Amino acid sequence: MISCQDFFNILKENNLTFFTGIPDSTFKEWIKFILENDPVSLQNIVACNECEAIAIATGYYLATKKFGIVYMQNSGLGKTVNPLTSLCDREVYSIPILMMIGWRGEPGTKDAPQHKKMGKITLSLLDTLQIPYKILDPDILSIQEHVSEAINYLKEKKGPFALIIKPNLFQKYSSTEISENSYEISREDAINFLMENLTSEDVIISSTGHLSRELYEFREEREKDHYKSFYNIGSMGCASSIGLGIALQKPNRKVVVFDGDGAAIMQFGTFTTVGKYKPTNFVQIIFNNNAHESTGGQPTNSDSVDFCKVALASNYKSAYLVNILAELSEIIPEIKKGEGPILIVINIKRGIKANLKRPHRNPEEYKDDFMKFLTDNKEK
Ligand SMILES: Cc1ncc(C[n+]2csc(CCOP(=O)(O)OP(=O)(O)O)c2C)c(N)n1
Repeated sequence: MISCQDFFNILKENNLTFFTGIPDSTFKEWIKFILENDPVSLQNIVACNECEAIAIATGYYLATKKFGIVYMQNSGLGKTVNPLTSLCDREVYSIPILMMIGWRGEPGTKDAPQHKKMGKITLSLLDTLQIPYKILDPDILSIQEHVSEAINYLKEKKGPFALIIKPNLFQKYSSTEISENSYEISREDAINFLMENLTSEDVIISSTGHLSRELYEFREEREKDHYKSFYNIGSMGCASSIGLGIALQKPNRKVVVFDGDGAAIMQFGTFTTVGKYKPTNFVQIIFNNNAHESTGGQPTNSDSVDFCKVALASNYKSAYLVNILAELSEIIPEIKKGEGPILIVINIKRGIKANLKRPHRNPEEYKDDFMKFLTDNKEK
């Protein structure tokens, strides 16, 4: 393992002090370092998605002639294909950017199903994009060499270059812990309350990360009625669009989306699609902890957005902000009435249950059961 400070020293010697991206648990220690040292010895911009991060680093280069670093999990690499090929590519504007890509699902390692395909194709995708890369080993001398090779490439060829980060490259960085928020409700309590008050006919589409795992655990410990959930374990930000697609085809079925604040921000445009097509049976609940908790609790930008105003301005029927469970209980009749689209933002404190379970069957089996429930159940 290497220390975050040693890694930063190498970057700094090469004038690399600008960072933007979306966090990954693969390098959560490194992100702690960045957050703690921003804005004193470096600058970090929390992006809404990886595509945007590439564009921000492009703007940084245009304005300063300096190279920005874009960090991401390899799941975000797919999102960057468009700006990499149509903005940064050497056949277009030739924009030098250093990418740090967390390698989930590396062949031969154990990882969750949503990481398998991207894990397999990460290096070949970079080859296809004609982006040179180096896999970083925990050896400071070799990292020094790789970074100088990258810098030479950025200077001479003026295109993107990638550093591939495997889990456990970075030593623990003991920072002052990432700041808590001041909210009262735990996600577990909010989920328990909602589940006890939604009707048994409602389906739930849950977002990537801990949220799906907590919902899974709720069902697993009680009725094992997983067939009423679609656990959107990958494809971060897409839960509300999946819900919209279902809600429009099944107008008599209440579709409830359990969303994260980071996920909702990642695909912010979906508010406009939901508002345009206005399914009355659509309820979106954002569990807002102002953080990407699933990858280590790094901040999202949700502290500076009013989701309720966004939803109302996008043509949702109603929107509610909840800070205590009593407020949530007042909204339940509204959810039941079914005059959507409705947005509910529940401000939740950080923290997760210990040893949270993960869906253990093949995702396709859950999907088949879910589709069967949607089709068979009382013509809904
Ligand atoms: C495109 C993409 N980028 C990054 C990730 C890694 N990732 C998984 S969960 C997560 C955080 C989700 O944050 P939020 O929606 O706020 O939910 P929370 O983790 O706080 O429950 C991230 C960044 C991913 N799965 N997909």
